[in-house]
Amino acid sequence: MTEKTIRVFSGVQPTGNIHIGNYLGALKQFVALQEEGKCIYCIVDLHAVTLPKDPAELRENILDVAALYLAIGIDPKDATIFVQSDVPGHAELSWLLTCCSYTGELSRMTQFKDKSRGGDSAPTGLFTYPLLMAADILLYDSDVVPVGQDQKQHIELTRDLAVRINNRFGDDTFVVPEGRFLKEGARVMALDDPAAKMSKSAESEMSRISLLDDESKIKKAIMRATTDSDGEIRYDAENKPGVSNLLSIYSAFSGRSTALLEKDYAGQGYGALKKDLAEVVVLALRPIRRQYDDIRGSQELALVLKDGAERANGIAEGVVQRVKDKFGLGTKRL
Ligand code: AQP
Repeated sequence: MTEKTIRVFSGVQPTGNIHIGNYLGALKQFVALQEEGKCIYCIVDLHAVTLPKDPAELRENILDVAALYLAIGIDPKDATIFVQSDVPGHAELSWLLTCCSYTGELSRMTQFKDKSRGGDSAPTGLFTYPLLMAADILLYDSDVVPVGQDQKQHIELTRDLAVRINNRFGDDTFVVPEGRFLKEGARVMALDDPAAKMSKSAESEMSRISLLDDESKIKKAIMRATTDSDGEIRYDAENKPGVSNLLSIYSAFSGRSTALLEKDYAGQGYGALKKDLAEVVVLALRPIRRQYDDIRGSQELALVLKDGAERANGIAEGVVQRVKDKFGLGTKRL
């Protein structure tokens, strides 16, 4: 076996309703990248409290994500799986990055602009969220970060910060990471509104397919998905966003290109496409759901997270000390 030299890092917020957008944009890559690199997968609970959360629900959501990580095929013997707040280095490094960032660059983050809706009373955590994300990545000397398209700007900021700090203190301060985005699935749109991205927090259950949805809900959401009135099955994201979204989801789950799917369905109606897509999604999610049901209540989960936190802390403490030394902080070197 060839030695894995790249380090892969990514995370998911434990905010419930993990959906096929999260899966196709990020989680599917998490599994595949185990072949390529040493993987560190985090449940980013500190990000989840950017907006108020019910504590009991948050705890359950953390375990849900951990169980999903295992259910989709992440191997805890190989990959490190842990909860962000179990590793103090994330918050510590985040502060150092805060001190090297500018309010202007944070104000330009589209996710902040969308979520704050331009108001003065947006939570400060929403504003500084990208710095915590940058800390998550830089804390593990990560080379590759598999994420959905919506995180592209945050990855760019992370790279800018790493380069800026390296210019000041030397290239051995941070590894400059790269985002990894899939061709199909990097931006899955809401089923009921293909102008918006599929999201955990959208009010309508019909906007998304959650990985743990039952089969009748999956079918219902797909059969009701917004399309258009011209009746032609053709990929054209600009003019036919609803049909293109369905083709893109179909392609990501089946491995058939959207061009081949167009040929397969030439002359057929949207009903046929939706019916087959529902079947493809149900079949793809069924084993994940079964695995999840076996794992979620097991003792194994807590052990995986404990072991993961120890392994993650082992790396993070070294990196934080290295960066603190560069800044001239603390007394360890006296
Ligand atoms: N619609 C999407 N298509 C493709 N990838 C997506 N991701 C999120 N939505 C889509 C990717 O999933 C990973 C984990 O996301 P997160 O837990 O950090 O949360 P998020 O991006 O804030 O996800 P949501 O679902 O959109 O939540 P809310 O509604 O709270 O804003 C990331 O890699 C992300 O790119």
